[in-house]
Parts: sequence; C-alpha cells; structure tokens
Amino acid sequence: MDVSSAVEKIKSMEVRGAGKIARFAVATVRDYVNNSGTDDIKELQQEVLEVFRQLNESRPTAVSLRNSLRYVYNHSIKQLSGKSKSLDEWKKQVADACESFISKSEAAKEQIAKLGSDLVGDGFSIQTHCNSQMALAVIIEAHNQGKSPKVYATESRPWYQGHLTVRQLAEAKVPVTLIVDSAVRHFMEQVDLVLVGADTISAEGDLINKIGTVQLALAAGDAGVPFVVCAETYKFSPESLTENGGGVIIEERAAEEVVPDPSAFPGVDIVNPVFDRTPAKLIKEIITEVGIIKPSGAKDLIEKEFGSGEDLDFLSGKE
Ligand code: RUB
Repeated sequence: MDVSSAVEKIKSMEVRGAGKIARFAVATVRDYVNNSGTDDIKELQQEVLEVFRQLNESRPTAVSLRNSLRYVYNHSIKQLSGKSKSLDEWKKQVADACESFISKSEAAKEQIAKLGSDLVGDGFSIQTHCNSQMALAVIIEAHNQGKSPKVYATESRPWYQGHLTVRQLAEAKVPVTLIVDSAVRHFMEQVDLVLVGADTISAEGDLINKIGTVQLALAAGDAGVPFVVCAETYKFSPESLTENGGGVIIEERAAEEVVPDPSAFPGVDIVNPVFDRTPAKLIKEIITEVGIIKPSGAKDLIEKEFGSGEDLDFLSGKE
C-alpha cells in the first residue's frame, strides 16, 4: 500500500485505536523501505523521514503513533548514521526494527492481559468505553480463566466504537450489554471495575482517551468503583516531561459525525472533540506490560523507557 493510502486509512478511521494505528504505521514504513526503488541511502533516509512525518500527522492525539516511529528511528536510522552500510543492509535494519516493534507490541498485549486479569474477581461486572484492544484483552483473558466477567459497554458516540466492542465480546462469548453513554452513572451501581484503554498518558499520570472517559471516571469515583487503565508503555508521552500540559492535541473531527446534516441546524455551532483528559487523581492503577503502576509512577516509567527526552525532535532528521 502506498503511504498516502495508509495515511487516509488512519484519517478516515478505517484503521483506528492507538495500538492498531502504531502497528499499522510501522508496517507502512517497513513496506515503503522494502519496495523502494532508490539506490541512494541518503535519499532513502530522507524519504523515510518524510514518510514518518506524513504518518505522524495523520491523527494528532495518540502518542502511540509517534512512539512507534520513534522506536524505528532509534533502533535503525539513528544507529546507522555515519556507518557505511550497503543499501540492502540499511533497508534490512529499518524493516527489522519495524518488525521488532510489532512483535513487542503484541507481546505487551499478552502480558497486560495476564497482569490485568488478576484484578478481575469471579463474576465481576466491568464497565468499558470505546473500543480498546487492551481492555478487551484483559476481559477476554479473565473470561478464558473461567472468571465469568460481565460487561457494560457504552455506545461511544458519535462514532459508535462501542458497537465494535460488543460484537468482539459477544464473539468471545463474554456476556455483554450495550448502554448509551449517558447511562454510565446509572449502571455504575452494578459495576465492580472500570477498564479503559489509553491514547496517551502524560508524565503527571493523566489519561487522554475517547471523549466521555472522564465522565466514566467521575461516575466510578462517585460510586467508589476502581477506575483502571490498560496501556502499553508506548502510550506514555515522553514529550510531556518537558511540554506544559503534556503537549497533547485533542483532535476535533467533522460536525457531520455528530449530525448527518449540520445545515439542518441553522445558527447552531456543532463541535466534535473526540478525546478528553482524565486527571490522575481519578485513576486507581495503570496496567502496563512492565507492571501495574499508580498514575504517580508515570514520570518514572517514561524516564526509564524513553530517557530524559533527547530524542524528542527525531522527526526533524537532526542527529
Ligand atoms: C480509540 C480509543 C481507545 C484507545 C486505546 O479512539 O480511544 O480507547 O485508542 O485503544 P479512536 P487500544 O476510535 O478514535 O481511535 O487499547 O486498542 O490501543
């Protein structure tokens, strides 16, 4: 697939969800490098950085996309710089770094499912929001262990990712109930645990996830139900160590996603922010592949995984 089609698939949300976007982006880089017809390494390097930039701009909120590209840069292009390598060796190292990210990401999901399933008691009712492969992996693992979880899943308007969630759970034979977004507090009385995914986690331990997540966290807090986030380490933002407020852009999408014909509402401003920020104080724990942490541990985790920020401008191509 060419890069512009890949970018379009991410923008149109044919490929969506922070983990899937990250794996899809690096698979696009791998295919670009493998299919490149150029015989000049410097030229290919510049082209690959341009591919990084186009992919990085396709959706602004999830840091997973940027971190997946950063991983490939640090494990290939940065290490190759100044070394004399043949074109084939250069291509192989970049493609291997892409494959390595994909396998690490899949292994992280399995590990999070295992660690997270320990938080699920027998017969638990779990509430979730949007369509997070991480949250679903935990629930399905608990189900496979015979813990018989039941799930309340929100529709997640306006894009209805909840429909994907209920179908996925029903297919895995997990009992699931679809509810409207405004019913989260009503059903919280019957819920033992809230599990959601993450688009970005900041150094302060704040969560940026699908719009409505903060309402779910407030409802859980009010009802005394633990609110837990399932997130691979590449969902944590190294930029947030230095940028005030975490440097996270909340994506706004078209008004047509809210009402099919905005012109039928003359004089009405229709806005569609698709993510929101849940403060650390509402989050009980974050399940990562390197362990279950408190939100106050986010800064340490970021420093351990990403260093203190020296690679933050890797997309500029500066060394
Ligand atoms: C998806 C969303 C998901 C996170 C985590 O939003 O908010 O909760 O991306 O997903 P969108 P995962 O549908 O707008 O991409 O756990 O699958 O990475």
